[in-house]
Amino acid sequence: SAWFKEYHPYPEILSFFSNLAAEHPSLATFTPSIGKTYEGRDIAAITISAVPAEARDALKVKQIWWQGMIHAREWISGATVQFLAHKLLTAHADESDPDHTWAVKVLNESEFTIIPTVNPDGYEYTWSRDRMWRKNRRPVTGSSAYGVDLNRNYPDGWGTGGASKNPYSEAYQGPSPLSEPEVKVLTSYFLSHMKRAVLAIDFHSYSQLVLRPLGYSSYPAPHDAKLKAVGDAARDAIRATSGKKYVSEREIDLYAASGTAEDWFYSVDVGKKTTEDRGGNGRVYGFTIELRPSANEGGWGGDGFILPPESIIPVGEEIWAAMKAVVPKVLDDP
Ligand code: 0X9
Ligand code: ZN
Repeated sequence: SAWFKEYHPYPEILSFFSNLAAEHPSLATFTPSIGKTYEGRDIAAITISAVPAEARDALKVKQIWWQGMIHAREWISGATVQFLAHKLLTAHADESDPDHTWAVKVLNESEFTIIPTVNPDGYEYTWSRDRMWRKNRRPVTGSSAYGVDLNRNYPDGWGTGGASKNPYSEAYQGPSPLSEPEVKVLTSYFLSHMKRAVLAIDFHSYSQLVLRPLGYSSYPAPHDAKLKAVGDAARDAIRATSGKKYVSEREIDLYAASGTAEDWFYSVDVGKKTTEDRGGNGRVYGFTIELRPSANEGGWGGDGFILPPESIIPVGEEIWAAMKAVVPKVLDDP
């Protein structure tokens, strides 16, 4: 559709999801606000399943979480979650769609929650002022700097390296874990609504990577073999679909980072602070996926964040293929 030929400002993205849910009322619920950003914008969510909402607890329906746009300039991450949500619903609705049977099966046994834009204040700022803005837009107390890196502000392993204490840094971790309203909203919502989560993916750009925990420690994730199998399946599906090479690896092998969403997803289920603390009882498969372009194509000047809109559909299709490979793997895992 024409929608995927361009990137769109935040109010249009909200309308897109609201309309999408309205077109598929038996499958989708749009929640216009799960909470507010520092500047008062609503953070939205859409939930998709073919199981009636009131039956999902009793049937122990497994849950999957996709989020985009935690980093404001990574526009393709927003377009990709739009594409995935749209594809899931249209494939389910259209019997002639090649993925119809797959969508019916998956939506009969699971529930997807999609956060279109984790960081709407930053995203809005990339449209109005600075295309290369990354962080949120909260003024930092005691300095004239703005913004915390939301992907350094999650509480798991917070402040243990690969993040900055300097408010002017692009990787500023914030004054304390969960100091940022956006991270608070997202984690509270996840803890109250995602009790049966099995998979959570944070989409970013760029470098073409499928990254698995841990990111703040070289402590081996207790589920590394399973996490690797899932990550490798995503990589292979992408290669088979578009020919693009993504690398599947551990976060820490890229570089150390603490307070990331992905590590929190992996450790969240038993509510303890770190994977070590909870004796390795991980359950949520957390991933960071870095979309196109490749690091070579993107270069070091940051041009890689400006991915032409012609790439939205090809990236959407390769990531849809990755999700088709990954989702059954996590659903089948007891
Ligand atoms: O640094 C990040 O937050 C992510 N890269 S980005 O260029 N999109 O900002 C990657 C996080 C992956 N985690 C670790 N390397 N630990
Ligand atoms: Zn990012």
